[in-house]
Amino acid sequence: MPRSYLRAALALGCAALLAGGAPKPRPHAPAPGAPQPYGAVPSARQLAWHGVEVYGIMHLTPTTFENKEWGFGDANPTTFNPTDFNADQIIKAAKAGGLRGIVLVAKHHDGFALWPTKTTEYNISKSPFRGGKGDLVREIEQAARRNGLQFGVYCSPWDRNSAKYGTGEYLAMYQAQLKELYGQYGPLFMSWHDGANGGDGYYGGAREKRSIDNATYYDWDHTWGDITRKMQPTANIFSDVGWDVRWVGNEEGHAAETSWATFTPMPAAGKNVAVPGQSNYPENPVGTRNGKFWMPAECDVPLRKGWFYHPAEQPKTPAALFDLYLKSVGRGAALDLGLAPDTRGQLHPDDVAALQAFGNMVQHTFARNLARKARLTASNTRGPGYAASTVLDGNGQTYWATADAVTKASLTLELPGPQTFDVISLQEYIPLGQRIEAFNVEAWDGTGWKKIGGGTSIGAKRLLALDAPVTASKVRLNLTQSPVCLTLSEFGLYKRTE
Ligand code: FUL
Ligand code: CA
Repeated sequence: MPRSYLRAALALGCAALLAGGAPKPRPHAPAPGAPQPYGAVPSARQLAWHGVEVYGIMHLTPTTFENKEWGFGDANPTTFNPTDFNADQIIKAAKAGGLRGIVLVAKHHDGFALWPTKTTEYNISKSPFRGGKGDLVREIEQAARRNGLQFGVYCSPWDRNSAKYGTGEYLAMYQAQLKELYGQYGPLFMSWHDGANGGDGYYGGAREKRSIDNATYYDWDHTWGDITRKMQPTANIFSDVGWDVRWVGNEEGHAAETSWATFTPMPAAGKNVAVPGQSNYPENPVGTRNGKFWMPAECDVPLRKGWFYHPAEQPKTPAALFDLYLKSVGRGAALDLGLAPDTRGQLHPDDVAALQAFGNMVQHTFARNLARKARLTASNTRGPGYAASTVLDGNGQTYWATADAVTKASLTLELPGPQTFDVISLQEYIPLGQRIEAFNVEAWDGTGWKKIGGGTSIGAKRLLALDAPVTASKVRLNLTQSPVCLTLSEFGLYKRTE
């Protein structure tokens, strides 16, 4: 955010604006005759992020070799010694799991840099990896791109190794690290920032507790507003309070059943400003209806119990992962699955198998839209270009819309014959904002309409998992509440398949 903008925000006493970052550019000018956008709308960068849906976050540092979750920052660099590191093995397993991107933890809280940085001696060149000539960030980046996955980085602001942590010199070092990562590894889809900041650590041998004020110490206004935005305009900034993507408020992988993509970050009690690591999170899982910013949720959850590999832990089952998919992607958010390579530097065969089976479930379930050949009748249509049939064309860019004054509508689908389904999928045309506030779905049981599901938010995608499969040849969608006219880009009926 430019300084002048920051001053204006402060002058207005607008804490949330400060936390939320720059106003989001409108992705496209509305097409002639299109509905007016409603409320906060996604930027082009956020629209691209919505398309990723499922990605991974990978932790492999000296902490893996110590069998810990948070390294203290005192591990000898020689501790980092994967016996058989294989970036392709990890990325191919991720791809089989349906992951479309990978965020690499390039530096975790222990401070060890996985690339040969000029900013600190505590880096991979001092380890035995590739004879001190290795660059793990490069290897993962290239494997990701080779296999068609997007690439992002996580560089922990908290650094338990650096003697400088807590001083201005450390901030300069941290910003220089970001600049190296932003400048050397091609376009990033995410720049990920955790909120764990300050506490005890090694700090160059001081072995003490250091506290910083998150509200000011990292100068996010400059760090993100100038450095990240300028060097990596495609990178979605993730933190517990945004700017582009918000934390969902838990590390269990699910959003609330009603989940809005708009959000107004909430300052912590007694504070004026919502800043990373120092905020109030009750609304993170739900979002804020009519919130100031388009700031959808990311649901991060490790594939195993911990973020780092521990031999005693097991990966989640494919069914559990599919359930999380329904509760994250299916609630307009994204699923960010933690991948923890073992001390070989590869994913354990159990993790590979779990990812493959999960990927198959998603792929097989959504391979065939059982509503695709339905005959459609809409209670209202805006006019040419906004026909109801656009909800079945498999194209997120085309959408059914109602006339400006029409804020309730129904869509009846006559299927070519009885179909059995247990997942219903709905998508709004989000470039025009999140509009729909209530909907339900009914099935014709031969004598009357019977409600089979419903909810209060749709957004980028809403998946309704039915308790039991329903067989019907007529289905009706009722959009029952919205402040403005309606848009729907896709509708689908699916049968869960392994
Ligand atoms: C958190 C960190 O404290 C964890 O160690 C892990 O890296 C997770 C993804 O983010 O904020
Ligand atoms: Ca469509």
